[in-house]
Amino acid sequence: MAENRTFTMIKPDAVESGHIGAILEQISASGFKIVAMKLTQMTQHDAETFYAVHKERPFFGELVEFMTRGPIVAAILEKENAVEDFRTLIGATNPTDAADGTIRKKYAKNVGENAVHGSDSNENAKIEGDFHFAGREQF
Ligand code: RTP
Ligand code: MG
Repeated sequence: MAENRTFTMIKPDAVESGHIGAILEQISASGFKIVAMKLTQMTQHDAETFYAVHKERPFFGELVEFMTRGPIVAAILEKENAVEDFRTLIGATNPTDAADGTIRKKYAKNVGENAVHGSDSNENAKIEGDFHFAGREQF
């Protein structure tokens, strides 16, 4: 993925709570352009693969169970400095620590059920975007 793109998921908790529209509105209002998007549900194998980097962590089983329990919105976003700016927009992993106005501060339930994902590097943005979208689905 180009250096001006990042990958996001609106996680099952935020989809269940009806926050898709509000979160996409905030993402668009913050200058990100949607260049790929779909409603989908990860299988256990998908989630274990996507989060393989966390497989030794104590929360791994809980994370896989959470991320597979219902649909997510997966999307690729484009903006200058996308990876860093998007992580600023979503806020800290734990909503208790997230800055006011951030997506996690507004919509996350706790450190696990934290409403949104944002890639942590340009390299991972490319890997994660390609995990969810075929080339012809990336505009
Ligand atoms: P993400 O990858 O989803 O954007 O979140 P992040 O970089 O802020 O956090 P990361 O360390 O990559 O953790 C991935 C996801 O695992 C869940 N988690 N649970 N129970 C816990 O202590 C715990 N810690 C992390 C969260 O859903 C987190 O977003
Ligand atoms: Mg992460």
